[in-house]
Amino acid sequence: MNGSKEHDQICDAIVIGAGFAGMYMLHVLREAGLSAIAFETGGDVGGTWYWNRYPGARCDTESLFYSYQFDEALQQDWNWTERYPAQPEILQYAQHVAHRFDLKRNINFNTKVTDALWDENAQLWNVSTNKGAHKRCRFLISAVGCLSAVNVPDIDGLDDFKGEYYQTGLWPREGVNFRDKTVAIIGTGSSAIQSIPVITEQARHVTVFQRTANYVVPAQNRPLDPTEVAKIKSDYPSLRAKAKATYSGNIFPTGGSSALDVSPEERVQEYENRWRAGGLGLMGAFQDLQSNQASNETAADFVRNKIREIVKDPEVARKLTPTNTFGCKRLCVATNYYETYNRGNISLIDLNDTPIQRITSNGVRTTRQDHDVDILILATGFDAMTGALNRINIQGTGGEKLRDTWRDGPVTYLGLGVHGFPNMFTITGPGSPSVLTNMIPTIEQHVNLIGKCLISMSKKNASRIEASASAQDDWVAYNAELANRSLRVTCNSWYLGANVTGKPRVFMPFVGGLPAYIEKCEEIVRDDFKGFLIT
Ligand code: N01
Repeated sequence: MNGSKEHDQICDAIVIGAGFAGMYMLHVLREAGLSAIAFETGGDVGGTWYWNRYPGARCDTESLFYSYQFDEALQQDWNWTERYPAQPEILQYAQHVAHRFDLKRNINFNTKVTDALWDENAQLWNVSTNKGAHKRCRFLISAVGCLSAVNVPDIDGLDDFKGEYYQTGLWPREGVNFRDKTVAIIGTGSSAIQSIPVITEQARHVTVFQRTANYVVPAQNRPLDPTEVAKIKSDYPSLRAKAKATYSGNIFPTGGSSALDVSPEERVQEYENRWRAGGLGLMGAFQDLQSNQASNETAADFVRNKIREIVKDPEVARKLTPTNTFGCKRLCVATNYYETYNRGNISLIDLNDTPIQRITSNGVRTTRQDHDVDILILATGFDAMTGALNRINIQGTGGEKLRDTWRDGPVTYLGLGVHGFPNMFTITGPGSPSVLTNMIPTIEQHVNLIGKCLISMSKKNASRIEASASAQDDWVAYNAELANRSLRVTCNSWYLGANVTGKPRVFMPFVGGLPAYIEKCEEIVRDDFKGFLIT
């Protein structure tokens, strides 16, 4: 490595993406004395929070924990205003971090990486962008995000629509005026469920097109109380350590071992307490909710009963009632979602009764009728975990394309490296806990590990690192074995790629939980990056 000097346009590392992963990676590389640049498609930092500006967009992890912990002064100085941070506040935080650590000088905005080709002779990556830039680097680090490649569904006639057309994952910066407008929203995942209540308050009429009913729990969002904030800040290190020791990296009250071990009254009381507390904590009410179908059914029934209690029209309540396994798809957290269906200006179309035939110039045509609208919104999610990388032409040894290596589903070692793609790291890649956890701490854990690895290579004068085929095979098989034991494989979720036509059905995130994953990473670091071939 050449330290911070640049020769012939060669830099030590190129980082793809300037969301929370890319920003912290740049910082760590610089601190290690390595030269690095980042390319970012968006016009500013923030990643997913730069693009997802739809009405109601908010994180469902608590703000005091959905934040960096690498710099104590930063976490003490920054003041969050609400229990769950809204998109504009998260974006302000990202901008604050970029400014505070002077990150923008090494980020090329509005620039998309199109190709990254490994040159085995030179032991370098050749990286090209849509702006015609060509750069060489020793290490290619993907910080592209798990949910960044927008999924446009295979619905006929999308180009025919003549009204205003938006996707939640690519929301316009200037916002959208819904006043007196009729709106169609396709999809009922987290993005739709957050935006529907806000849009319905503004629009004349909203028609929601639902393919699968989802479980939605109330956020119980509120302004943060300064006393509570001071208490958390005074105890940050131990609270962060406590979070790291939980399955998802979130501090929820520990649940009993089985929902079936307690009386029905106790069980419902436990669910009720967590419903009132709000947020994802309902998932942790009992430890066997994702492994025992009968236990799971008790939590599912609790939410189904809530829907029937809240939604006044029994037919609408029926349509909104999910039938799949509770928590199999990502649990949705929202404010006033079910309550919104009691308003007079919203209709719910169940696509199982009346599928969409096509989009017309005026709206959505189902098998029953035409729904003419002024505004059409796709809230149809993402080509998750692999989409953003597969859309780049990445070629490793022998010109092998990453998208071909991943033809039957992603294969990685620890979600960090791919055999055949030397000197390439994938922050929160498939095969790591990533989307099943609180993302910012998980990002930090990966970035710290990559930083340690590069420093160790530098000390040893090593220039090449590659995941071994056998370590990768073992890791992929282990993750598949764990996933197959979990109820999470029982529905058509984006975790399995089931939302994208033709995508192989493979459970992509590591399902064994954060503590097991961290222990494995610490073990390989102690063992000189066992499983990676370093030369
Ligand atoms: O996407 P989704 P999302 N015809 O894939 C439907 C994170 N996130 O953007 O379920 C009709 O969940 C699809 O139907 P089905 C979070 O991790 C976090 O909402 O496949 N419908 C589904 O209803 C989340 O899980 C936050 O049958 C079609 C919807 O579109 C992830 O991002 C906020 C269709 C897509 O739902 C993705 O959420 C927002 C078709 N052809 C997002 N194709 C928070 O922090 C798809 N659908 C709170």
